[in-house]
Amino acid sequence: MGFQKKVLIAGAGKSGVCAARLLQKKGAEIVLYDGKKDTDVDKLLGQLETRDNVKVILGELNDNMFSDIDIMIISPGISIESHIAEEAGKRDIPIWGEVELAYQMGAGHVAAITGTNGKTTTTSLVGEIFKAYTENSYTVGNIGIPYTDVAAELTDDSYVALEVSSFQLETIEEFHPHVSAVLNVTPDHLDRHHTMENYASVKLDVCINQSEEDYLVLNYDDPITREMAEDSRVKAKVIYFSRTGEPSEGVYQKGDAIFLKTKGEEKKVIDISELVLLGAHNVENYMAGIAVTYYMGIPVDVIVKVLKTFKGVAHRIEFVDEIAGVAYYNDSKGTNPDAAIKGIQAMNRRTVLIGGGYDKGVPFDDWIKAFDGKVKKLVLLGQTRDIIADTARRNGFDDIIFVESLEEAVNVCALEAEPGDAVLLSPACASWGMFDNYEQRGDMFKDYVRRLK
Ligand code: UMA
Repeated sequence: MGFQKKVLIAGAGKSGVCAARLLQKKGAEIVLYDGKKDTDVDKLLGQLETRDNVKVILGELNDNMFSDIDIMIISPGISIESHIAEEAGKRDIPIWGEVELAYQMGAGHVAAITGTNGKTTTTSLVGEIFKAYTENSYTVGNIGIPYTDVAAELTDDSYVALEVSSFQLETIEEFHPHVSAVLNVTPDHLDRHHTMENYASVKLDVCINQSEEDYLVLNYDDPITREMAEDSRVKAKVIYFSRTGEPSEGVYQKGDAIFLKTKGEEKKVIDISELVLLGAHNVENYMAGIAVTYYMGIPVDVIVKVLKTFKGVAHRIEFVDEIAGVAYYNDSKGTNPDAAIKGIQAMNRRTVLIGGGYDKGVPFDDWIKAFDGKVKKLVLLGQTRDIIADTARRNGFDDIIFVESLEEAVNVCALEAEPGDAVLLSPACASWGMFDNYEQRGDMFKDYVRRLK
């Protein structure tokens, strides 16, 4: 499909650049705008398909610019209430995002996963299952690879595992996944969506173009997603997953195993002990992944094979190795207390915990309270170590060791941990100041652990 239009792309990050490349392949004329004045234009142009028929605008955008624009593609980081979106709206210029653009230019069988937490892990699991089924599969979207980056390669036989954020759902028109999933809805991004009602509502828009032949996977245990089934926008068949209930059709935990029930017939899928990722929230991610892929038509034996080996996403409660009977986990993505609470909750054994880092001025009490008798030593480093130590003592926890570096932390943990214990890096703090980002912190942790061998 050609696209001989003049397109304004707002935002020149990953999403904007990939949209520009896709549109250039289709013959569009591009105006690429970014609010960041000091963007390196030469580097930016170097990322495009061609330097022809493209104009870069940085900083302020003159409103006259809109006069001959046919369509605007907005990056998820730019609000649909921003000046640029309002100006486009005034002139009835359609506003699409990455998801709508890639969907219209792409092809294939699409599974779309949204929700507040767990969407990257679930999308990654769904993507792995697709990959085990066919080489013609893609894992894209909010997960970090723009959907537009692969849209031109997609064929009718492609399988697409798509992570969709609420921002990306604000600009869909015809986007129509065969299976969609809303995993859960808890407060997030309220600066953009203003109320929980708006936020939950935009998440459910993932199903807005689905019909009776499609499926909407919802979490039965989350009151907000459970009630979504009653919404008038829902035409798709609702499939629940649940840890506490037994839906008439869907995926659920019963005892220590996960079951699938379709057309009244119950089938055991897998024992939870066979799964690598720990924690109740991961059982939910597994169940959602099973439901999504089963209703996408993937055979159960293919699903089960991947379930047994899926190791999750790097830096999220990621199993690193077992050394001298001690299991090491990297949860460098635990960059705030809430995320780190999930990390410690996922441990099913006594744990030596590494915490501390950059100070974002957040309280640590809830994190310490979540230790729940599981943490035998807390090894602290970084700017926050004193604040965390004070908070821990105030909450009755005093088994604390101060270290100067991550390497020292790993060595101390190896001495403190006994066979059967876990060592967990889940710092509850950002990495800045000591590391470039959480990925670097996690990679270094894994290196130090491997050196223990
Ligand atoms: N910009 C402006 N004006 C603004 C805001 C931003 O010009 O008002 C410019 C910035 O200068 C920058 C560009 O827009 O150059 C950034 O665009 P972006 O923030 O949309 O980020 P991208 O790099 O394009 O990445 C986006 C998603 N980012 C956001 O939603 C904030 C990535 O999700 C996603 O992986 C990628 O597209 C591909 O789809 C990240 C994210 O944080 C992981 N998502 C949020 C989340 O998971 O909670 C929603």
